[in-house]
Amino acid sequence: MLKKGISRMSRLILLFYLILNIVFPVKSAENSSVLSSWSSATDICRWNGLTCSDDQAHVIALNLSGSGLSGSIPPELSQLTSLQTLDLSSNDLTGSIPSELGQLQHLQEVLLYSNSLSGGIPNEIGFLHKLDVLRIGDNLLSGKIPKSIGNLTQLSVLGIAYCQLNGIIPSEIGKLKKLVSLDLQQNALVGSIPKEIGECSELQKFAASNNMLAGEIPPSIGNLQSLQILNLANNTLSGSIPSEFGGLQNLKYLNLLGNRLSGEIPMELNQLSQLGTLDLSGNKLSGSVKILSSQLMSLEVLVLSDNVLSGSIPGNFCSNSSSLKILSLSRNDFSGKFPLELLKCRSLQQLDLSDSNFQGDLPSEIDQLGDLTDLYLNNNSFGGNLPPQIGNLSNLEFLSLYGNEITGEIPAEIGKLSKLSVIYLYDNRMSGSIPNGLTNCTRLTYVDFFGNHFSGLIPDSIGRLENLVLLQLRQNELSGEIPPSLGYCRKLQMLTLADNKLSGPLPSTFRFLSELSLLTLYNNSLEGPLPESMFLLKNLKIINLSKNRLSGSIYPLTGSTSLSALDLTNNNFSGPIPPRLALSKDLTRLRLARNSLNGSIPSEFSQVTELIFLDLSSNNLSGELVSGLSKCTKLEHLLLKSNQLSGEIPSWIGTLKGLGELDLSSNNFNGTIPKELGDCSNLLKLSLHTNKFSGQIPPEIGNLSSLNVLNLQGNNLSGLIPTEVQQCQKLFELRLSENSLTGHIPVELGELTELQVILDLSSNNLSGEIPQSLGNLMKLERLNLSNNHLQGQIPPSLGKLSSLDSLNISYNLLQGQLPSSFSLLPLSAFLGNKRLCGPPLARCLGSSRGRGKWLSKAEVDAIIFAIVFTTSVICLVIIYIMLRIWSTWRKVAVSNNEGIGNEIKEQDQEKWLGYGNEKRKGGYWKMNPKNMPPSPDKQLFT
Ligand SMILES: *[C@@H]1O[C@H](CO)[C@@H](O)[C@H](O)[C@H]1NC(C)=O
Ligand SMILES: *[C@@H]1O[C@H](CO)[C@@H](O)[C@H](O)[C@H]1NC(C)=O
Ligand SMILES: *[C@@H]1O[C@H](CO)[C@@H](O)[C@H](O)[C@H]1NC(C)=O
Ligand SMILES: *[C@@H]1O[C@H](CO)[C@@H](O)[C@H](O)[C@H]1NC(C)=O
Ligand SMILES: CC(=O)N[C@H]1CO[C@H](CO)[C@@H](O)[C@@H]1O
Repeated sequence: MLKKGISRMSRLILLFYLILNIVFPVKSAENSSVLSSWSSATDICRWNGLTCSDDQAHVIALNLSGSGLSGSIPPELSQLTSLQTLDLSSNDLTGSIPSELGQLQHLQEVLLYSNSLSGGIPNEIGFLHKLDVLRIGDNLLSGKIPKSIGNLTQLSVLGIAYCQLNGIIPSEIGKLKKLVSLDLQQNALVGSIPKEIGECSELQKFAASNNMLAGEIPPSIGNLQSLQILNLANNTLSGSIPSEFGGLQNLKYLNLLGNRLSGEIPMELNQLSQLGTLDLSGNKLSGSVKILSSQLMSLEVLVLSDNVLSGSIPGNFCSNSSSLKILSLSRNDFSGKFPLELLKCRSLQQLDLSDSNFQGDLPSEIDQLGDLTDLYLNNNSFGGNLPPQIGNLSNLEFLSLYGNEITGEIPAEIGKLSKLSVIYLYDNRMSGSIPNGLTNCTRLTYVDFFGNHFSGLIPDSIGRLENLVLLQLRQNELSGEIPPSLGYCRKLQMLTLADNKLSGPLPSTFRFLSELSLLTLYNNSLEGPLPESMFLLKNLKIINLSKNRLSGSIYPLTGSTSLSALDLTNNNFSGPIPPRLALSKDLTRLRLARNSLNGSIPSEFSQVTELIFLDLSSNNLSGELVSGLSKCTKLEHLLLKSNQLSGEIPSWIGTLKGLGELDLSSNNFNGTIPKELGDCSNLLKLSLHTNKFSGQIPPEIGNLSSLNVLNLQGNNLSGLIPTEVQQCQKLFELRLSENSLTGHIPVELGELTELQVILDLSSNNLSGEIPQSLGNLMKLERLNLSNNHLQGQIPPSLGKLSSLDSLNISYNLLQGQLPSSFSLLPLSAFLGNKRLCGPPLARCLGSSRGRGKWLSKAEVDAIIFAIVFTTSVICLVIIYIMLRIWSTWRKVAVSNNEGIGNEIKEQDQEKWLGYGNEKRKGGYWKMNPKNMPPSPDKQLFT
């Protein structure tokens, strides 16, 4: 007997050396303390984690939970045939659960949870007939739950949550008559919940949330008299909530959120006298609120949000003794006035009626809910004033009223809310001034009053709100100066005072706002230079000061090197662009347009490789385009118009593949247009007008197949119009006027059938005939071919351009009859073509020239003789009438052009009027909404 015991022990020692040294490599010396006792010098029964039987002959328990073990579970464990408890939980074990475990028939507890075990649950687990507790969750286990689980008839705890199990819940689960706890949460289980679950009559806790279970909830669950916790949230269960649930006398927690349950809430739920938490949110439940907190005396949390509930709240919803603390009815179809019944729920701490259709005034009796900490009434149609009684809610921390139609002033009583932390009043119609008392609420962290009509001054004492993180007063009518005390809100991260009537300078106390990351003050009347100390604000990321009257250097805004957007458009800033800006590697938007900045574009911009939007238009910038910008390969908008930039367009421009808008117009650029521009295949708008570009238009322009706008007007371009332009099929505006282009108008232009805004080839040296193909431009509204050397007849097809409302072909060498549809156009459109005729010009003579067959000289003579004598008088009369008509046309033409007297001047002016028209039509981008660039203000500053 003894001998046998010893040899058994030496086998065990061997086994454990195997386990210790090979299979469970111990991770750290620190952790090795657990196994430090595992040596042959020590009696094995004293090894840490091992428990032997009373006779020391068998190991009956192995507990190495939380011992930092890694490696996999050795199948040799199966030799510990007397093992009753195996606890290897909370280690870093990998590999699979060895099927040999099935040989340990005495096992009662298997705890392998919180490891990284993978693979499936071995079928052999079903041999463990004595198993009481099986907890193997929080691993990477996959595959199905084996049917053999049904053999574990002694099982009371089954935990396989937080794994990757798929497949169904086997109906054999119903054989586990002793099951008390079943936890299957967070797997990928499918199929329906087997009705056999109703046979696990001891079950107290059943959680199967966050799976993909579908079908109806089996009514048999209603048999589970012991059930205390039922969590089926976040599945795709459908059908209605079984009324049998009313039988769950011990149920404390019922969570069915995030399913597809429909129908009405069963009245029977009101029998659940133990119920503390009921969450039915995120389903398709309809009908009225059937739950009565007055009957569910234990109910503290009731969440019915995100359903299609409607109707009114039952009159007996609450009673004095109800214990409801949290009630959410948000996102349903409730309507009507604020449900006064709720005011009886005296223990309410959180009330959420947001996102419904409630309307009417907020009840002044709201202060009956004296325990309220959170009140969410946002996104309804509540109107009227904010009742002063709100000041009696002395526990209020979170007040969310945004998105309503609340009017009137903020009551001064708000200042009594000493615990208030968040106040959202945005998107209402409130007015009056912001009460000074608000600054008594010193715990305020988030204050958002955006989009009201608040006027008057920002309270001088605003600096008392030293916990403030967000202050948004955007889009109100606030005036006066920004109070210097604002700088004492030292925790402020977001400050947006944009769209108000604020004036005066930025206070120098801003230097204390060291946490500030977003500062938007656009659209005010702020003026003066920026305080130099703003340079101390190192955390600024987004700055928008556009549309003010700020002046001086922009250097104080460059203290931060984490800027992502800087917009100073439309101010009076002067001086150079600080090269320091380039230290902000994440800068994506830099808009400094319409200021008086001078100097050159700093070469340091080569480092700002994230730049997407660069707008430096309308300043006094000079110098050449630095090679640095070549690295800004993410640029989508490069707008440099109306400066004094010079030199050539560098060929690296072709590397800016994302470029959608390039505007270099009204500068002193010279040289040729680089053919590499053709590589910017995403260009939508290319504007190079009013520069000194020379040479030919590169045929590579034809590669810009997305181009909507091409404007090369007002340069010294020469040579032919490249026929490749026809490939720019999306062009709706093409201006090549005021250059020295020669040759014919390419027939191919007629293929640009999207041309709409204008085709302007005026003031060049173009010759030849007007191609008939231009008659295909059916959308064209304006066509200007004036001041060229075009000759021949006007193709009749041009007369069919029904969209055309402005035409100018004056000062060419055109001849012949005008298409009759031109007769209503102003005379000025045709002037300077000596041989054109027909209305509105003079009637054509001999318009039948060349038609018909030749007559003999005698016949001709005879006819002429006859005509001269018989119709000369009539002809004179007709000519007289024609002259009268012509003078009438002239009057019409002049009045059509808004009284611009001199016709030549009028033609000059037309070009410029053209720009005006465009503006009235809403610019380039509206015509092609798909290509509309995102509104930066919306994207970044709302
Ligand atoms: C389950 O038990 C049945 C009989 O009780 C037995 O035949 C079967 O082999 C067992 N299966 C497993 C996997 O344990
Ligand atoms: C349901 O899913 C949502 C979103 O995944 C998650 O935030 C929530 O905690 C889940 N609820 C429960 C009770 O598991
Ligand atoms: C604000 O606090 C001051 C004293 O700290 C008090 O006199 C005043 O009444 C308070 N205002 C409001 C509106 O509660
Ligand atoms: C472009 O203008 C610069 C002066 O700004 C001049 O030096 C250069 O020669 C010009 N280049 C061409 C091609 O005209
Ligand atoms: C028993 C012991 O010391 N366990 C530690 C092993 O190491 C992990 C971290 O690696 C700790 O979390 C355990 O507490």
